[in-house]
Amino acid sequence: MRIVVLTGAGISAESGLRTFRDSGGLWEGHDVDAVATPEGFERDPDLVLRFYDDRRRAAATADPNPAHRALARLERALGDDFLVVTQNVDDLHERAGSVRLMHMHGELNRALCRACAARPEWHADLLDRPACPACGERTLRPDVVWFGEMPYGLDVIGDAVVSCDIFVSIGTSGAVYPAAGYVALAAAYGARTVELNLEPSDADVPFDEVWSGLASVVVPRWVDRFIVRDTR
Ligand code: BV8
Repeated sequence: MRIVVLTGAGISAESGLRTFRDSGGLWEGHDVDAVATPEGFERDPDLVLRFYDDRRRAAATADPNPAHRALARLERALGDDFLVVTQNVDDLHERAGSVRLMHMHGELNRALCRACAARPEWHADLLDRPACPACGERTLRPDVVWFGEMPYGLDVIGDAVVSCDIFVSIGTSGAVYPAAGYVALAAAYGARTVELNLEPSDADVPFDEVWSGLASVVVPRWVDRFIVRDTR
């Protein structure tokens, strides 16, 4: 039984990290184009570096919640037949114990050197232009995928999506592509599709199974029922 789980900002909401589109969301006070595009970075690098420094600090003080921990439990039950693909750039999945994890939109705790393309793990601020550990140039940016940039791991993710038996979408509004297209791709290859979300998202194709509620409640419930019923 192969399962692929796609997570979005909603799974980290109860850990205190704001989502993008809910009221008071992340982009509030910040135009997406200003902080999450290469053009915005070229226009005002300090604004963008400060925006991500603030989010890196916020993520460092947040804790994984029962939804993150339930997915780590499911990975322990299924092993190689399980993969989490996250749109999130926080490290709450890792800190909950997830290992089989793809950050398709990059990570706050990694930097990208514009001079040598090194991607060092990074936990400090970038605003004061620290030197790249690999080449020494002061050309580090957040290693996150901005709009118009190529997401990471699309080949691995695509292979997993077309060969899974169950595709689970958790805490995402399904607004951003190519992530938002995975549920239709999974369904086209015969997977059962499940949505665990605060409220039903406007996905291109309807999910086979929808559980509405807080991720910290519905994700452990779905995982526990699945582990009991489907790994006998
Ligand atoms: C690409 C990292 C080419 C940075 C992010 C024109 C020009 C260029 C591209 C495009 C274009 N038009 C369209 C595109 C494609 C574009 C796109 O999709 N645009 C949208 C706006 C239409 N995509 C791209 O540019 C992507 N790259 O296309 O490259 C390409 C691709 C493939 C092949 C060839 C070429 C790159 C997009 C990546 C952008 N970077 N993040 C950062 O984090 O700062 S996107 C960012 O926003 C997230 O990563 C995530 O993907 C998205 C936010 O969505 P969600 O996670 O779903 O969060 P949201 O707030 O929307 O929803 C939260 C949900 O949780 C809600 O449903 C809510 O009800 C629920 N919820 C809330 N609380 C809870 C809860 N659920 C449960 N419990 C709770 N407590």
